[in-house]
Amino acid sequence: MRSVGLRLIHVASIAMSIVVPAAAQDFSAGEPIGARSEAGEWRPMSDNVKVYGSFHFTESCTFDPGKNLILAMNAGNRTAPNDNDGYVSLIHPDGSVHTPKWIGATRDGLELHDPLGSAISNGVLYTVDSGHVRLFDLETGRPLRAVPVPGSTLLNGIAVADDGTIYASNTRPVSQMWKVTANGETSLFAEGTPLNAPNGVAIDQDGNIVVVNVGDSAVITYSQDGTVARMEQSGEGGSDGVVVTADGTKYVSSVRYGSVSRIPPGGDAEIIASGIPSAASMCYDSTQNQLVIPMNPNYALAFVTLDSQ
Ligand SMILES: [Ca+2]
Ligand SMILES: [Ca+2]
Repeated sequence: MRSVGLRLIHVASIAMSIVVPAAAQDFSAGEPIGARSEAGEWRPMSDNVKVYGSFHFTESCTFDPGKNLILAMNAGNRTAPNDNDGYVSLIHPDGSVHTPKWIGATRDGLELHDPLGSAISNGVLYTVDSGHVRLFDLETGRPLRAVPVPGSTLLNGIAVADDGTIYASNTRPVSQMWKVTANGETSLFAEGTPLNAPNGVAIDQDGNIVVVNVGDSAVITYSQDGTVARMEQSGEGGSDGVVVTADGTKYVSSVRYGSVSRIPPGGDAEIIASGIPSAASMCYDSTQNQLVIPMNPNYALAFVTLDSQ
């Protein structure tokens, strides 16, 4: 009897170690901004303080309407391979800091090197990083899984359809769009012209995939079957971010020329903001009705209110 009991305990401990990887057990998300007092107690920052910043090469952002916070993706060092120093900061809609390092407070149970594009869908945060699509729990920040995209050379923009299908751009030659299904099957969605160093990706109100090129000013709308449904032009080339709002209006940011174009459904592009250096992969804050634009090496976010436009 005694030996049977010991064996059962042994089996149970093996099963646990298989189900829950040790690394995932160690993950912990960062706390909202605060500091430890002389008495050794953690004190949240008092209400009469605002802090701005907490960026290190922010390429993209997404907006979480549930928390009313902007998630800023920080690449950190961008030259050392496998540096594992990427992090996600949480920013209030007025630009002040909520949590300097939310994902990335420690490196325990976390792999995140140089996150570029990001998207949220159905309670999951998605980002592209070093040849992978990485998924995180939107509520807790906990890593869920990573899907490698073999054959990609620089994954950059990402968008996620309601059914969990992921579309990611590959900017460096060959110009490609990759598709990853919700169960992790990876395939080539589109390749070559009219893609020209594709960058930002969005899903429009009809479920089409909208892609902008950093190589020119094309705004390409693909049907889900991979055929080109529409071609439009931004006000300037060198595009990085693309947002499609509920009424079908498209906004495109030019990382090369520092502008934001608005393209109304069926209309021509109009530049609504300019002089924004390195206007990268912007997101739409649907609650405050504003565009939020990460500015890459400027370590900053730009905010464009749409109410007055
Ligand atoms: Ca890095
Ligand atoms: Ca980008």
